[in-house]
Amino acid sequence: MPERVANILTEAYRAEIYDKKILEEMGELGLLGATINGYGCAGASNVASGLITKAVERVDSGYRSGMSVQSSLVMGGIDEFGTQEQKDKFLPMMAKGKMLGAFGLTEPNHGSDPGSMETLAKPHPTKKGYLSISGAKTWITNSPIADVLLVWAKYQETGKIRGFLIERKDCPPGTLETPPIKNKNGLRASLTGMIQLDECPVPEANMFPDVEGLRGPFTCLNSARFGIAFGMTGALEDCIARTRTYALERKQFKGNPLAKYQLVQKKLADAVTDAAMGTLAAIQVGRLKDEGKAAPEMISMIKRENCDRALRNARILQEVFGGNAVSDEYGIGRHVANLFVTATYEGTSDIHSLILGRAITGIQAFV
Ligand code: TGC
Ligand code: FAD
Repeated sequence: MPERVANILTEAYRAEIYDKKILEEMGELGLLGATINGYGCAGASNVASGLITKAVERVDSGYRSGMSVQSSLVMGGIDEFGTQEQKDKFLPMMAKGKMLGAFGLTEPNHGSDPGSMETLAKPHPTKKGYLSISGAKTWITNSPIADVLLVWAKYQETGKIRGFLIERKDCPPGTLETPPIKNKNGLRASLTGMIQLDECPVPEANMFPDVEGLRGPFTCLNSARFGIAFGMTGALEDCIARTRTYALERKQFKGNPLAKYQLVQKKLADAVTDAAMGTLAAIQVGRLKDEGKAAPEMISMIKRENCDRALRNARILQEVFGGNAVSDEYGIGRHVANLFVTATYEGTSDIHSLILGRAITGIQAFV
């Protein structure tokens, strides 16, 4: 799989193309919903699943992104909170990558603060047993190609946030639009879009039965944030490998390779150290997650730290390429642009600082 996507990457990134067959091929390899037991999923450990994200992210964060949404955010949500009927209906097809998912939490006016969301589910005025959902979600990975959209909305009856599985094929014309967001300057090999719902009829049976409030989406995010933390080390390792190769080949001053200079070696030493420490931290949290002992704050800690360090090191390693860093042939600029996104989605680094600050002091600093 890494070789397969590496071969199509340059053109995909330039043209902002995401071939949905990639998810089908990932499904054939058993990479989707890897930690789920049954339904054709691998039933792998969290550590093994983290190593998968690392290998995929080494190629490009966009491919890990598509995989994370399918696996952790949508399949993970259905496995954790879905009815038996929902699990039987969606998980086997999603495990094969034949049915694609998207996760709609962020709204145009509510990103870091999803608790203030405006998307509303109310009784359908004419269709018995149906709800009518209206609202907009933005910056949604895979929304333009998703068959099933896990949308979080306020349930009018209680005012609480609930999860709804919206099947594109069942939405009457004009009630669901998923326009792509084009011309991104990062994560260009991943597809991103909006979800626009206009009195969309959704069967009551498609609502997650029990989970209420932000615990629903945040439980899914615990696994996805863990995957990002692990994945970061793969992206950083690719930056290191590319920089090392370049520094050994490129000669300046008396025919010396750049790798001979101490300033260049220091940059590599810092990056290799952070990649190793980040990997070890992710493995440890993965082991604790396997034992059911990982607290969400541990995941915030490694998501924030691994993303920030990967971005910082990638930016510094980029300097070693001089002017060539500006050419996409060298790949380092692509990682830097991607790594800004990874430090931003699933909770910005600053938001994770506040989650940690709240745990340390007991004082809520968000508002
Ligand atoms: P807060 O009071 O903290 O919590 C509300 C309820 O949620 C529960 N909870 C959690 N449950 C499980 N796991 C966690 N990590 C949880 N964190 C909180 C909490 O116990 C409480 O439950 P209950 O039953 O008492 O109601 O809520 P808040 O509104 O104060 O939250 C503040 C804050 C900033 C921490 C939160 O809003 C936050 O994390 N914001 C960041 C938003 C975010 O991460 N968005 C992600 C969108 S999805 C995405 O980016 C996908 S990109 C995918 C890709 O392409 O790879
Ligand atoms: P804002 O919340 O407006 O934050 C802007 C800045 O203000 C940030 O620096 C933030 O840290 C800071 N800030 C905000 N509040 C505070 C505070 N209280 N104190 C201090 N600083 C604060 N979302 C989904 O639901 N599903 C997806 O599949 C998905 N995929 C994405 C794919 C891409 C390519 C991108 C770019 C985003 C994606 N997102 C997705 C959205 C992502 O989760 C949000 O962008 C992110 O949560 C931040 O929200 P925001 O962009 O609205 O920024």
